[in-house]
Amino acid sequence: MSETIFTKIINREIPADIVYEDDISLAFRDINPQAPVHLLIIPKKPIATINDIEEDDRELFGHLYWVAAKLAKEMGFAEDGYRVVMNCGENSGQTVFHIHLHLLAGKPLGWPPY
Ligand code: DGP
Repeated sequence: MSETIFTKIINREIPADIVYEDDISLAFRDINPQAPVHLLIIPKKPIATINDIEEDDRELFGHLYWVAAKLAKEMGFAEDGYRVVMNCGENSGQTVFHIHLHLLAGKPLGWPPY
């Protein structure tokens, strides 16, 4: 798959406000936040969309949700609640084709997301 802006963030070729990193994932603040706290949690492995997840990636995706919950708890959002969402493809509004969880928190969030 071709390189995206998120590979450049992983490689520190462009700046980002990184809040968490481990061997297989990275979390940083969204450049265009849609809530008081809006984080993106990505695998370091470049995978374009949910459709491209392979059998060997199953553990990786559990890990991304574990990071989301860890950060939400550490930032104090566990009790009030928050949203974790992943867009897939054109109709969802996906713009960066390196898979990412959005973690949105800090205010009541509307649903459904028309
Ligand atoms: P999506 O629409 O699900 O593909 O979300 C992509 C998100 O990525 C969008 O909310 C804006 C964010 N984004 C795009 N480019 C950059 C960037 O260079 N830095 C950061 N921090 N976020 C970015």
